[in-house]
Amino acid sequence: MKEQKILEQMLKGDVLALSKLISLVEDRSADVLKIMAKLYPKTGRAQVVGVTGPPGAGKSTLVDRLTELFRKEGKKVGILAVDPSSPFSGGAILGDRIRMQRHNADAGVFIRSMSTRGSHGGLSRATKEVVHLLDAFGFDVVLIETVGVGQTELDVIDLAHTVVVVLVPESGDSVQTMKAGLMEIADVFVVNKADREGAARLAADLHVLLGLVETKPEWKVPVLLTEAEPQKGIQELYQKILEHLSFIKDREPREERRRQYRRRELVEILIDIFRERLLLENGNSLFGKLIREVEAGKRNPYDAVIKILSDRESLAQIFGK
Ligand SMILES: Nc1nc2c(ncn2[C@@H]2O[C@H](COP(=O)(O)OP(=O)(O)O)[C@@H](O)[C@H]2O)c(=O)[nH]1
Ligand SMILES: [Mg+2]
Repeated sequence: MKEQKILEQMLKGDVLALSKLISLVEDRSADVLKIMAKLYPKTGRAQVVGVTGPPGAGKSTLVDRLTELFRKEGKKVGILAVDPSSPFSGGAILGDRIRMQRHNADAGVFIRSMSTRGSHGGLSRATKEVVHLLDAFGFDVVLIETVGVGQTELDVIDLAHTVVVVLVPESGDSVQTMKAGLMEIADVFVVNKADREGAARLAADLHVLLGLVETKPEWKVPVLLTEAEPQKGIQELYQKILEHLSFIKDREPREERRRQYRRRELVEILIDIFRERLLLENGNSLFGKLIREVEAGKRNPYDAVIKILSDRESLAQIFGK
């Protein structure tokens, strides 16, 4: 089996093999299930840090700085930039590439960008699988950069041990932030571009909101001011991330959270697989016929669902392949 060979090479540290596997995952290849099933036991070692926030907030610049600090401690870093804003992602990703070029010569750093272009949703699933790949490959730290605007990005961040939400003075009032659900997911808030007007006020607003919401009773969510460009406050941010990562680790016996996460992951994989199968079904099965009837407007979708659910054979056709 070809995939088996790529898998073995990847586990031996072959970066080209890693890239090939990532492409298979991105293309939602039918082999993904088998590949992931083999790799899963090798995962769970990497520390996963999510960096999210509006476009232009300075996420890539911060990720670049943090990478440098992790590298100084000899940690291998895998970076995944998820950019769902399709029309502009080409440019943004190119910009990120150029900015991070200095890490390119460093074998301890791997950078990969993913965008939604060409994919039928499933970006969140694919992204998580790529994180698993990077983890299994042996990166000590995986940094995920996402644009914090939609549900996909929030889903992706589900996987991170530590979530850094980056805001800038011009990113609008913080009440909006709360609406976007960022308040709940942030373990660390960063007000970047602190050189700009309004940074201190935004930080103060966030403090107030955090006091009101208090989403994480055991962890006091810090609000840090940074200037990623002239490099101010980066060391403090790095320390806070390390602090939170070890805080999470100390809470390891929180078995309940992990159980829930594992269950969610299972459900998500199943739903994703079924969705793909359902959308692509084109055969001559009873199920395929029903789909075409619905497509043609000859049968309503509720009626079709009732028929499918009450018919063992068509269920087997969907679930049993
Ligand atoms: N003035 C100022 N500009 C910054 C700072 N951090 C990043 N930038 C600039 O903001 C722009 C967007 O940064 P980038 O990291 O690509 O943002 P991203 O879209 O969130 O990844 C770039 O031109 C950076 O050089 C900062 O602290 N102050
Ligand atoms: Mg970026």
